[in-house]
This record gives sequence, C-alpha cells and structure tokens, in this order.
Amino acid sequence: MSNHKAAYDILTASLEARGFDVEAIKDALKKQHIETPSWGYANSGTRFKAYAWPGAASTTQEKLDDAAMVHKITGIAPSVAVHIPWDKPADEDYDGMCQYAEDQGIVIGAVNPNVFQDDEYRLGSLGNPNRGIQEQALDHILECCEIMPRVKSDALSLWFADGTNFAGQDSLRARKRRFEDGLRLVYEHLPAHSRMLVEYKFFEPAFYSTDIPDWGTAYAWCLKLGPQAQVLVDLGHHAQGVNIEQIVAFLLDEGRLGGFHFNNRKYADDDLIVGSVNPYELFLIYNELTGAALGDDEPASSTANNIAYMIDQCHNVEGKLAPMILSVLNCQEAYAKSLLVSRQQLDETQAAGDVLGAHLILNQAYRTDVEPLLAQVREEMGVPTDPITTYLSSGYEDKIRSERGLVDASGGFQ
Ligand code: PSV
Ligand code: MN
Repeated sequence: MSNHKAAYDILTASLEARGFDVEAIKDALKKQHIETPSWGYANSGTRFKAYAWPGAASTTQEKLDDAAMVHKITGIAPSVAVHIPWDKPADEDYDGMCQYAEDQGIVIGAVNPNVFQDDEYRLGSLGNPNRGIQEQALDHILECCEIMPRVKSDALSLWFADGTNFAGQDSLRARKRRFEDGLRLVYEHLPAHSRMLVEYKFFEPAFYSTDIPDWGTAYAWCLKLGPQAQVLVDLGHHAQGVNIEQIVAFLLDEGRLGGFHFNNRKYADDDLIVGSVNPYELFLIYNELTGAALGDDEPASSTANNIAYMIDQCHNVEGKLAPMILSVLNCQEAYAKSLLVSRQQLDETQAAGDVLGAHLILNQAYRTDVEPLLAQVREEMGVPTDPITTYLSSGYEDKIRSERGLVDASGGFQ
C-alpha cells in the first residue's frame, strides 16, 4: 500500500460527509489536459540573455522527446505547442514531424506564427507602416494556417510584438486599421473547425504603445471577426494588481475565452513558473473555470469545456523539464482545489449577502491539502505518485546531458 492511502481515506471520508462525489472529482482530474510549449525545452527567452542549460533541447525532435517525458511523468500533458519557424522542419516535412510526436505518445497542439524576430519587424508586423512588411507577416501567418491541418492542429495562436516606442512615431488610428485588415484576412483563411486565439500584452517589447494591449482590445477584434476568434489570456501579460479572474469570468460568460498561457510574473513579463508567485490567484482563476464548467449556464459552460490550457514559460536559470513538470503539477493542484469548492453552499451564502462566509468557503477549498487525492489519481492513472522526485531519479537528465551537451542555439526539426 502506497503511503498516501491513509490520508486519502481520511480526506475522502470528510469530502463525502460534505456531499462531494470523490469519484467524479477524480474523473475530472484524470481528464485535465495541459499543453506544454516546445520553446520551453530549449535555450530560449526574449530577455537580455538566454543562458545555455546542459541537455536543453536544440532540435524539434528533442523538444518533442522532452514534452513526451513530461507527459509520461504527469499523465496530463499530452500535447505540445509549436512555434514556426523555430520548429520548422528543414524540408517542410510537417507530416513527419506530426508522426514523430505521435510515435512519442503526444500530439501537436497550437501553431504559433513568429512575426517578431526578423529584422524587418523593427517597426511591427501587421501594424508596420510599410505595406510590403505587412504582407510578409501576413504571408507567414497564412503559411501557418496551411501547416495546421498537416500537424492536425485546430488552434492558431497569435501574439504580436507590435507597438511603438515614442509618441508621434506612427499613427495610432492607422495602426489599428492595418491590424484589423490583417486579422480579417487571417480569419478568412482559418481552416474549418479551427480557432484563432488572440493574445494581448500590455507592454514589452514596445514601451509607448502596444497594438493589442489588453483583453478588451483582443475581445473587440474577436467580436468583429467572428465565432472562430477567441481571446487568449497569458497570465504574465497584465499590470500589477489586475484582477485576472474577473477577466476570465467576463470572457467565459461571453463565450470568448479561448485559451491560456500559464506562467507567473512578479513585476513584469511572463517567464516564471505558473503558481510560483501567486498560487491563490491561480486557484481563483480555476475557481471561475470550474464554476462555469460545472454550471449549465450558456455559453459559459460550453466555452469552459473547450479551453486550450497551455503553458508559456521560458526557463532560464532553473533547468527545463523539472520546472515544466512543476508547472503542470501546480495547475493540477489549483484545479483540484477548485473542484473542492462547495458550489451550492457558495451560491446560498452569496445570495444571503454573507460576505465573510462566502470568502471562507473559497478559502476552505484552497487550504485543503489535496496531495493525497492527487497521489491517488496518479496511481489510478498509472503515473508516478511523486512526479518530480521520480523524474529527477529517472536518469533522463543524465542521459540528455551526455547525449546533447551544452548547445547555445535552438534549431528546428531535422
Ligand atoms: C510573448 O511574451 C509570448 O507570451 C507569446 O505568447 C509568444 O508566442 C511567447 O511569449 C514566446 O515568445
Ligand atoms: Mn504567451
């Protein structure tokens, strides 16, 4: 008998006494799906320097191998997002790349065009004042629309570094219209049954204005574009103190929440491990998602059941796979706690105007030690009950260090 069993039995008894269906909670946890980013396994990052990490992936095959390892250890990370051209196959063999992923037991998830690294994009991509450069960006995004069916992806994930650095640098209204025209053309070329996820970021890399600075702008454009366009919330892309769970609730209720980029930030930007700075915020976000998914309110519940949960982190000083595993586990823990919120009791307490009572109901769930429950779920799924320790003692780190060595650059599929 594994050593979590006694604690699991006590937790189960107390949850059942409070009316929870523990089997249903375990089923929900077994269906959780967190996508990891190919770029998180490589020496990547947009900050002042990407430090080379021994054993970091430098080819797309290696990134897929690492993503497969994270899935094998956690059981809930079966897909990997790709960035084009970072993951572009040398001979455009996307079918081969897709097959390679499947052979490792994972699938390819969102396709991310990259319109922020070529020198031409100094003044922007779709927002660039130069028509030729707008078209270059558009061509690349349309190429990604063609790649999607080849890698069996149903999500085009768009992020733009576009903005201006100085007042007067460009016409803000003209940039808005250029963007709108570009996004409309992309929308028209989206493969059937796929989604276009529009990410926002309030600053960085431009410091005076950003072309898609906030969820409201992304939402306004999604509304104009049509139902296949939804907003992507990157947790790191907000100003200090912004109530992200309220944004999530609004977008959910409007049927326009398409996906997440999970990470955390302390001051600025998006590269810290999700849940490492503010695990309570992560729980509150999951609380909105779970509340909507369990409810029967349209369109919130159908939207909540079709969200692309993705991690977007570039690990710079803490290793690669172990922090990715920790990120997946932090999402699992937050989700588990959100499933322990007594929904009916919360509704009644809120309706009675009992402010502190309602707050305490949330906190009771948040403060529950869910480790025994998660260990049980993992055991039933056939994955390690203590994933990080198992990973660190698996020999995989030694293997990739000796096979791959210390490689500075990150290349594509060979
Ligand atoms: C930008 O900061 C971002 O969050 C976007 O999602 C990019 O695709 C990703 O990071 C990698 O640069
Ligand atoms: Mn992101």
